[in-house]
Amino acid sequence: MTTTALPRILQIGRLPLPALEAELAARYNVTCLSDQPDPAGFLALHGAEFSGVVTTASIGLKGEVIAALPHLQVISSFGVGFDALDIDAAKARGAQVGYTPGVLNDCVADMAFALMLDVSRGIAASDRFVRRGAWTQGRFALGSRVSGKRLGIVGMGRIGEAVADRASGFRMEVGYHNRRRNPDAALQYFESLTALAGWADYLVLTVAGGPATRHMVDRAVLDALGPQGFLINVARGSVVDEAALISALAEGRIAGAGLDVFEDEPQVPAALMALDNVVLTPHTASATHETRRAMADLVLTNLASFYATGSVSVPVPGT
Ligand code: 8YV
Repeated sequence: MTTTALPRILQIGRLPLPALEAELAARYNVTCLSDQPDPAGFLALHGAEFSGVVTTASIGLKGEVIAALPHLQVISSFGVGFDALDIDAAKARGAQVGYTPGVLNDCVADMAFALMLDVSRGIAASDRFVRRGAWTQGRFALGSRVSGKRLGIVGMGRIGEAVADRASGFRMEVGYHNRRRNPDAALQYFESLTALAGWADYLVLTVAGGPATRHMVDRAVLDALGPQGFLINVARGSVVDEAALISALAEGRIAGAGLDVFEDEPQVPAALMALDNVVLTPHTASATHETRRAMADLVLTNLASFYATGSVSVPVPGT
């Protein structure tokens, strides 16, 4: 009788779903890099043993780690964003890269609306108001109506489309900005982001992170959004010039912001925490039982498919 050794998988850091870690450990010979007392020393000694990597959109995978894995053949990433993953280094190594798009569209779009409603109607702020006993002393400040307003979406991919779908129930007018006009989106297209911001009451960011979109929301865009406008970010912290956002919020040059992502996560600037016209969530737009389970299933499917056929089932485009 012959036994086949299980493929060696390097898990770069702790995964957001403990069940996924257990499922990976049952199918593969897994080592977690962040658990090693000396990760660089571990890689130098054992890097050549691994054919696979599991990581997440947040943890990513650095070129220097890929360089230490000479026999790397497959990367399976938990998440739709791959801005923290060195795709060029993966391609140069000839490794397949799988990811988990599609299954999180609904939850991320739900979160965009949750933030929009919260910051406009002061849900979290009024919860704090009730809990500190302030209701017995006076009334909570008026909010802004969401229904019927103008919604500007930045990045009309799958998540942007899911946000646009939800807008009809709120009778919102929808416009969008994208690198190119999306032929499937029968919505008003703005070639300029500043023009979209000037038109919109809510600017919702659903664009991919990375060098091409870094700080695309800058002081000029925020000033175009204006004192009645709200910024909602469920994309990446890097898309927004956070210092410019803080001054726009503090000086009342925009009305408020709902933020799920930040430039230096999990660090959130104290200046943002001090503002009451801001709602902050800890990068949890996809963090529901249902969606995280579906993402975990795709991580497993991509690996299983690679080890059975030589190809992941859902590759990052261009890999
Ligand atoms: C997750 C994400 O929070 O999919 C992405 O790109 O940013 C989020 O869904 C992330 O994958 C968990 O690390």
